[in-house]
Amino acid sequence: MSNESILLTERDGHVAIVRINRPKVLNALNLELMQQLAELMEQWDADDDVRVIVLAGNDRAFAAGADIGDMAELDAAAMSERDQFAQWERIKNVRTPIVAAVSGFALGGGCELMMHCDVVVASETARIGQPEINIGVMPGAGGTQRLTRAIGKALAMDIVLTGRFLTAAEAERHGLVSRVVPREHWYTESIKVARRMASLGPIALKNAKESVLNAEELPLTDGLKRERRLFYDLFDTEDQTEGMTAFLEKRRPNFTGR
Ligand code: CO8
Repeated sequence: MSNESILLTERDGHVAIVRINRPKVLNALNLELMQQLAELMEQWDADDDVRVIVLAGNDRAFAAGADIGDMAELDAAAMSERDQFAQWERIKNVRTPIVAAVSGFALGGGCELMMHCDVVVASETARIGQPEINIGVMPGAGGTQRLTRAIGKALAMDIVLTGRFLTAAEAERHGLVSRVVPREHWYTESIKVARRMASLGPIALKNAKESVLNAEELPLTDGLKRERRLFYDLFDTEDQTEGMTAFLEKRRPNFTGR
């Protein structure tokens, strides 16, 4: 891809990496970008060679929200007609685990996109929030729901109703990000986490992701039933035999995704 692309892609073994590339507007998410991102993620999700996806921004911003210039003139009917949330739904349906590599701003749609990812590696510089209230609206891509499930009502209300940003340390303390790393290492540490995951069984990774996400949607009894099904299913895979045999033989497993 050329440097003009709004998404930069790279492969690192079984890890597929996409970097948002609209630095002049702090990686604001416009419709075209979200369409391309959904398309790319679906392609990778269907590619057995891709075991983990990394979604990153740059030092200054993961993404500072939906592109305000893209929406400023629209009324409710035009917003609804545009159906931009269809792209977000496509990303939500990706079964391959996604690592978010977050440095700088993850705001509004940027925070919502981060919450569509599974493991969030954040630089100590990360500033995370839902500041839509400052521009006369509210979160619309899952912010009020996923944030509340992640950090609880009191803090979610504070973030959504005042528009204040959380520091990386606060976000980690409240369970919104998985790990905080030194500012100079946010990208390399994210890739390391992804490589580690990509060395594991890809079917087990997908089933485990699905099961954890079920905890956000299902009552406990139903979530436990689904967990048991996903767990049993893994005993029909070669990777289960390989993983357990390798353990018993005291060698490293070689997972093939079958
Ligand atoms: N959209 C468009 N342009 C943006 C955005 C954005 N979200 N954020 C920053 N920019 C642009 C600025 O306009 C500026 O452009 P220019 O250089 O041409 O003036 C450039 O990026 C740099 O920004 P600043 O000069 O403002 O940089 P600062 O360091 O002073 O401030 C901030 C950084 C605090 C991040 C500030 O830019 C800011 O407040 N940005 C807006 C954050 C925001 O309100 N985000 C929420 C947007 S609404 C939203 O996400 C709704 C989601 C709904 C679902 C998604 C549907 C697609």
